[in-house]
Amino acid sequence: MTLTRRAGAALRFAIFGTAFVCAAVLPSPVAAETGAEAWLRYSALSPQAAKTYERLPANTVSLGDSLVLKTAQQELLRGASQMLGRTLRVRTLRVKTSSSPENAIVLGKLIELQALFPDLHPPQVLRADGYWLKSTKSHGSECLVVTASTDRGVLYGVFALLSKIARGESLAAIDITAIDEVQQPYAPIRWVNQWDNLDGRIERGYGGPSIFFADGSVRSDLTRAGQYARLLASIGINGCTINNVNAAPQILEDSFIAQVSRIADVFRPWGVQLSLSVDLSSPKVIGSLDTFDPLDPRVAEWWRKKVDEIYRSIPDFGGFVVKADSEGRLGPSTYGRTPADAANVIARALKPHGGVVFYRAFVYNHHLDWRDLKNDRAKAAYDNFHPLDGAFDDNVIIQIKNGPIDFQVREPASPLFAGLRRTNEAIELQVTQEYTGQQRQLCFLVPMWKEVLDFDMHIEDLHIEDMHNGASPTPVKDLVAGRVFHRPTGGFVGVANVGMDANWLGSPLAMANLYGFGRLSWDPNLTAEKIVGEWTRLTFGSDPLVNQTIAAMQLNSWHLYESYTGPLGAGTLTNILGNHYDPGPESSEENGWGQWHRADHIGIGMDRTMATGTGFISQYPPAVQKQYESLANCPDNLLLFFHHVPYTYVLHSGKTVIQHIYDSHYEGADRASDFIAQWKTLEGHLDEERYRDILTRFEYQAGEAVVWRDAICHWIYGLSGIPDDKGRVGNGSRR
Ligand code: GCW
Repeated sequence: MTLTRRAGAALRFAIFGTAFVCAAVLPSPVAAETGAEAWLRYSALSPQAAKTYERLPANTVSLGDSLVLKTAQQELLRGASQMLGRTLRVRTLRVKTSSSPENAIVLGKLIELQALFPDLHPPQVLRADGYWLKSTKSHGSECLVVTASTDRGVLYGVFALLSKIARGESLAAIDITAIDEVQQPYAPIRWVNQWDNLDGRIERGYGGPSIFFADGSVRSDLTRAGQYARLLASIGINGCTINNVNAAPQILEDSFIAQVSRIADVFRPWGVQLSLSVDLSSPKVIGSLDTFDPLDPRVAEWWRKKVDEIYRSIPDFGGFVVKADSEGRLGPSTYGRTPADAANVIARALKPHGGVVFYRAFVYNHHLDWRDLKNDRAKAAYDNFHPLDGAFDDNVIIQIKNGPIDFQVREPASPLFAGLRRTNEAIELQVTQEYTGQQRQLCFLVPMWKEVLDFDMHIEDLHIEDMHNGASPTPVKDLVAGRVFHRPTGGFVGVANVGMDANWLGSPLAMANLYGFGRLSWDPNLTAEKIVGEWTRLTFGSDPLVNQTIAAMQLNSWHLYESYTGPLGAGTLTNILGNHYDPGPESSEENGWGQWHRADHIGIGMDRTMATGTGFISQYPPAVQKQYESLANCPDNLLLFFHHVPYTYVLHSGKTVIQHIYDSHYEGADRASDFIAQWKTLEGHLDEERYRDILTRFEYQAGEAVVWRDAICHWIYGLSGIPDDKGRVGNGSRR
């Protein structure tokens, strides 16, 4: 293969036949199925399936020697070795005068590649992190090119190629004479947040202690942190905030930054940027200032110096996440300042280095007067941030939870997604199943996230005056909630909370949520079916029965969990003052936390209408207001989020509210027990370790569903005095 350099120089390059073969020791195939490998098991293909890939080039060449490119090539070697039993030969590139045909998988940035393959032009502009898999022939050589505008994009391309092989995508897709595929991320921000405390515990973590911290320091052994970065990179996640948003100020102490830089070192090969959650009062608590007023020049100077110091240790540092004026945390309100004042002072310190600030919109008063029926926590994010639209610097991103309350089993999309037009936004989704079964019960959250991401906000009805003020009109695809793309910076943040448990999240099945979060961040147009299909195949292999059964169970699991824990949009009826897991509907009422369902002797639900309620609905664009304001238009599954109705109110389904609650709890408990039978059909079709482990979980879940059923049915009967039509609850109950 002889190719002419684009620069015009007469140099000629070739893949040099005598170059060294990489001597790296490749890991042996997965022994015990602990779940540690998650979706990167790379298990050996059957000889027949491996044959499908026999035309895959036998060599690999990397154009460049950056850390990330080296990682990409190592990953390629590892995948080919484990799945295909092939040791790809690593070739180096040398100047050569004559051509030397070699087939190769060529890795490198497009700009480097075009020097070798002058005719190589991608069908579209490759945005940062996007990649192009392209087969090309040159002087008799068949090459498979994995290219991108950044090294990280090349790494993502390698992971995509290996995923295709692992999922047995047909030769049509992997045919090196035919492949021509560009994949671009939908948004630049694809981050996870970990809520890890420095003592090693994780807030709302259900997968063991922190992989980053123990006993107030960064762990000495960061092997797991590196493995986590690999998992994240494999699904396109490019940033990780390592500490709890309820941040300990010590994280910014000089001695701690030196420790944290060790974590950045293990992230870096995988293109994962490290970021930190910070406490806004840090200038006072760990600095020597007597204030943390964001408008005080000494405070600005403190942040500037602190940030400069961080970048000296961590040159690719990503930025900060801020939780302020929320759940007891100090914030700019201490000095009568706004979130914009607070975000901007930090943003200006980060700006010269390219860092960003994620300022969380989760700002609310948890001492609301519950007796005042006009009070409503759901209104807080919009009330606090909508008036500041346009006041944030361009490296500030407002991080908005998917719903207006707090990761409940069902909530409408936050109206703030439509309420910020001149401000960067990121949607915050919760991978860790805080209110959705805490990984002890199955709840695949992608279908729930899709409902928000696909929800039509009808933004065209709004902000006409914004356009008159010079803001550009929004293209149609931006009208959907949670897809925050009318600004150049924005995207997705997932609260992940993996831990030291071998299987990361505490349950092998829960990893579908982390995988799904990454895939949706890359492309929110993917369907839940496609995502779960990929994940199941990668995690459990190719047996069709296993794939169909597990995918169906995952896809049904959110509605099932909802059916016995959170009826009709009332919120998860859990113990909100305790573990957020057990049934505890009474704990929501008569306190200031604002997770009210307002159940009394006559009826249930929060009246959030504009006509008679809290007026929350007015925060939505007019077309959405119409949908939710009237009982006739409001969907049953959000009825109690928006309306207070008598128990005898008849739903669109034809059932009364009370009968729906009884029925859904009984049906839910029955369906939870069906999971056991469904799982048992897989005995002998997958490894014994995971078969047994997961069976035990379904048996446990079936019991929990009965506990929930009885607790909620008993509670609602006690309040309403209306027995179940089917005689299961109330006087004369037959069960
Ligand atoms: O859902 C609530 C959790 C808190 C969490 C908070 C938040 C980290 O119960 O544990 O604090 O949300 O999102 O800040």
